[in-house]
Amino acid sequence: MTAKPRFVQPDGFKLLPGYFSPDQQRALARTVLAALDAAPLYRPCMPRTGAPLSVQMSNFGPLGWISDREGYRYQTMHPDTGAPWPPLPQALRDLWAGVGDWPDAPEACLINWYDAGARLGLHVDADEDAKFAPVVSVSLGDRARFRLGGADRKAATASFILSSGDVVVLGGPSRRCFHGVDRIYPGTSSLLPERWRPGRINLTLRRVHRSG
Ligand code: MD3
Ligand code: FE
Repeated sequence: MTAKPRFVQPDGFKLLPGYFSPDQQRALARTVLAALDAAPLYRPCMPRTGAPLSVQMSNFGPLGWISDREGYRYQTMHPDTGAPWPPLPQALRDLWAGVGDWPDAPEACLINWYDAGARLGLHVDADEDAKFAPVVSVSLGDRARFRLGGADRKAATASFILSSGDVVVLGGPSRRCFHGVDRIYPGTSSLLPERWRPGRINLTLRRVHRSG
């Protein structure tokens, strides 16, 4: 018999509850939703199988992360419109400067949209050449159950509730840990305008290139 492995919080993982005030959240949500007019949410699909993801996506910044039948990659333009992604909002540049602890500027901000039934399976983020740079995340709207594991898919996991305005910093070894979103809790936030409820927005700031 072996003992049930217990979750050990990885070094470099920081949850900053309520980092953004309600006013700051509203301003950021307005900025994000306005940018979606120019860079609409699209539904990514899995490489090879083409199975659709339940999370819809868009991006800010010179580079955007996309997934389609060809694979996962960063690219400069929106897959449907062919237009460059909207610029990174200043509030997100400031966030990276404040908590990122990294010398280079962020190059990508993935926008994840969760409707009531959306989820994100356990995965690692490994498409960045800057594999030691942190990822910085912001949650807006309905709460979610976020799951964090270890570097090995089989390692024990723990779940955390992410609420609107929370920031998560994934630095150091935590950057290479498996993670996912089990579910959202519809109706737990009144931040977003009616037509975006129920729902959750997650923004992840990333450095893609190693330097320069
Ligand atoms: C832990 N997003 O976009 S954010 C993703 O809530 C992603 O939409 C989730 O996983 C979401 O790739 C979680 C927090 C997060 C982001 C990146 C991580 C946690 C992470 C990278 C490594 C470990
Ligand atoms: Fe991820």
